[in-house]
Amino acid sequence: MKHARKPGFATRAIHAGQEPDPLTGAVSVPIYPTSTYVQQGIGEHKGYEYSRVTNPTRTRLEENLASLEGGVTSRVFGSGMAAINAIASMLKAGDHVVCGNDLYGGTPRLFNNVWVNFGLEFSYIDTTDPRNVERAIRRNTRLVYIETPTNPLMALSDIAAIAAICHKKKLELVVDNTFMSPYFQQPIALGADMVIHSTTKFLNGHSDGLGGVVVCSKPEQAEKLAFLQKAAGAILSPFECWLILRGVKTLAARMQIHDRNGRIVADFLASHKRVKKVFYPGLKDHPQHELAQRQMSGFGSMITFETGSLKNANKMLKAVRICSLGESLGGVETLISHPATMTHAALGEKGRKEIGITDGLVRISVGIEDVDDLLEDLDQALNAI
Ligand code: P1T
Repeated sequence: MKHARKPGFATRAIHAGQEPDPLTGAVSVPIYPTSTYVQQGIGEHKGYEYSRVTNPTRTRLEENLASLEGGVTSRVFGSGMAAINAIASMLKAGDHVVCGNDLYGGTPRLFNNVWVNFGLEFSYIDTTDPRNVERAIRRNTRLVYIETPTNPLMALSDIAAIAAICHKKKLELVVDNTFMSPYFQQPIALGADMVIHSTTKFLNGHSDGLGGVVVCSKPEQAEKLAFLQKAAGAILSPFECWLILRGVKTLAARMQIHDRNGRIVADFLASHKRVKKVFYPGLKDHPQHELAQRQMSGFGSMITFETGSLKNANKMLKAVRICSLGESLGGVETLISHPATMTHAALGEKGRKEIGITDGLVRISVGIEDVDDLLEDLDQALNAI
């Protein structure tokens, strides 16, 4: 982009890495469905040798996402879990990771059932108080890994305060920014060392493809991750890369509507007689509402609420008509889910109880439909309880 000053977020979402195709002028980044590239002679090529290593569509997406998160570059993977797996692969046996205790259920499943077998150690703590992070750091700690807001309890951690602790102890901070997207929260600007996303969610935004990204603040991280892409191969296909490039073009516009609808739905739920409690950082009674205002530029559209019991949750979830019952989030359509039996089933009953995920908890990813239709649907579904 030829600009004297750094272009704004919405402009970068549409243009960063998405320059018109040099061959044809096509405004949409071409999909390069190729496994290999013809070379002119031994070691003579146009920068591309084999698509596990690099692919032009993927390069464009990696540039785009790095620009949105304020990183130096990024590396994309076949799913959010593959991106998190790549982070763990950067460590070695004997290393210790301090993790938030409320994470997407797949993350502790990966750490506890795969990586502990290779000698990595993990502690799970309440990172809403940064002092707990300081206390949990050991001699062999290499990384602090948090989600903020958390999935599904919507708890916030202070990124800048935790980053300061990490840097004092020469550790890296990794933030899963999936729930906010870079539109509402940019952890690298707050001091985080790497940011991960399940691009499956708000970045893609249309519930039509999986993907994951690690955004790096230092070239050495990107080099290590590029090596992992080449060595382990969990890369994202050119078509999937293109879907995200296409989705990201409307990220700013979508997030504004998600946020507007999210606030309205949260207020509605908070005043509904069948709802016992609402977890949403935009509500004044959220324990980290003040931090949310400081650290994020919006509250987003992820809301969790308590219906009282498994039976109540099931009655409600069976009754929805516009909201779709299913795992995942961040799509244009409103998705509603039951953490205890879906995203957090792998934690087991004891694990869920420890952090407060009850059987009556319902999570909603508010979409960009007409909000009155959503309120009407939620009202009739809640009244089925
Ligand atoms: O599904 P995948 O693209 O592999 O991403 C994993 C992942 C990582 N981080 C967060 C915060 C997530 O929420 C997820 C996936 N989450 C769901 C499928 C869900 O319904 O919560």
